[in-house]
Amino acid sequence: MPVIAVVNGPNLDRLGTREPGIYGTETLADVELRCRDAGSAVGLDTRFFQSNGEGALVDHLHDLVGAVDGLVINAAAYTHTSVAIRDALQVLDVPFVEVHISNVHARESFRHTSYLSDIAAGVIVGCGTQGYEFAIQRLARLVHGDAAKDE
Ligand code: CA2
Repeated sequence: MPVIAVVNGPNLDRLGTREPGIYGTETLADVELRCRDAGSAVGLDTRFFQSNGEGALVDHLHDLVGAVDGLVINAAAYTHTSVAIRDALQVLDVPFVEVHISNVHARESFRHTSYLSDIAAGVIVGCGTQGYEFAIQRLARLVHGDAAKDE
């Protein structure tokens, strides 16, 4: 079965503990469980990683080279700053979908810039934690070679 990774960046380990109006009430463990179910429903095995460190995220993306067929990433604040994560995604060289729980375009202007979007296979913002499920469904199409159905 093809394998995908779901990678989350800084502070997302605190999901469900505060700011429910922006990020919802689910914990990261809840989201991961839902991703696992969404993955098995579309024939994907799912791995998870979260870190608050930019270097740890880069190292993990390197570890995934040759081990995964696709990726869902919410790089959180590093989305708006990190050339290093962008470069690591290019090294990894598998289709990835960028997810943001909140609608970053309706928030501060510094959140409107992404270092990842132009090299992403897709971008999902403002759909809450359901965005991860949408991303997995899209990756399934890409990984199974069925994306042409949507074009
Ligand atoms: O909307 C998203 O998913 C973000 O990637 C979340 C990041 C933010 O920096 C991005 O601009 C948009 C922040 C994650 C913070 O997570 C928290 C979780 C619980 C409580 C407070 C923050």
